[in-house]
Amino acid sequence: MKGLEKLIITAALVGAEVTRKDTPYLPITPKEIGEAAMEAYRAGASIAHIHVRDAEGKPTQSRELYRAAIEEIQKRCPIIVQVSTGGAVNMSAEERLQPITLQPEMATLTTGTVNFGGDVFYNPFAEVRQFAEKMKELNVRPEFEIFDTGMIPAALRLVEEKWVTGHLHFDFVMGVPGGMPATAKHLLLLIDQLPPEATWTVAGMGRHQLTMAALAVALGGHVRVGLEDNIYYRKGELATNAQLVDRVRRIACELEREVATPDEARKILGLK
Ligand code: KMH
Ligand code: ZN
Repeated sequence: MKGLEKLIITAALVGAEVTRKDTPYLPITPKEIGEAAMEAYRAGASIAHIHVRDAEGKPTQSRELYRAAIEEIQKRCPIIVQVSTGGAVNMSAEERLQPITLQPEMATLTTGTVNFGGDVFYNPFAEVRQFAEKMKELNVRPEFEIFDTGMIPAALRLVEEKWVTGHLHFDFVMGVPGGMPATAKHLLLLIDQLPPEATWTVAGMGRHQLTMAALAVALGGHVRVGLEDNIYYRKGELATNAQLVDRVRRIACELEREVATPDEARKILGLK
């Protein structure tokens, strides 16, 4: 496996859909998110992808809650903070964009609309362009969230239009009901569509998280795991965020692929 760049593990700690009823391990308060980020960092994660929740545990894009969560993370560890601009389905663009104004190192940017279970995750291109424009203005590095194949050309259109410049990083979100399936064949097709210098990571949903992670490690991509996408370690056994990260670190170790520290990840991703 020598020759592949170091592996960036992203921990998607919270998300917008999973509840405490689903798993007691879900971090909800800013302090819990800070602690979960530190544990994920210790297990090998170099990026924390975060959402925040209100006092009742409901998803929100509150700037103040993001600010508090980021503070709790940064006082504990040097992990890269990537905020969500996806938020939850049915949130307005204004609401979703709030955390960007805190100028985190990274933010997600979904480049198209997709069915999302029984809901629709609505991202018309004019709005996507507006998100990219705002990220450029505030110097926040986007990670393109690719739920379906057509979202790659949409992302490349933003590059052509110069709303996104510098290093390009994609997250293939695979196995969302309504989005593209989590299969090896689909993954190869996606990789094939990227410019050669771009980097990519894979977030497999539910039981696909483990298999897609193993494929990404072997193929030279990067990996996203965490409770946002999957709450189980194995069938019937709930996981913590750190356990999911640690398992990917061990797989990488067995395949002789080194795991990147946050600073090494910053270099790979062209962050300052
Ligand atoms: N919660 C999903 C509707 C992102 O973080 O950018 C969108 C999402 C993507 O989670
Ligand atoms: Zn998310």
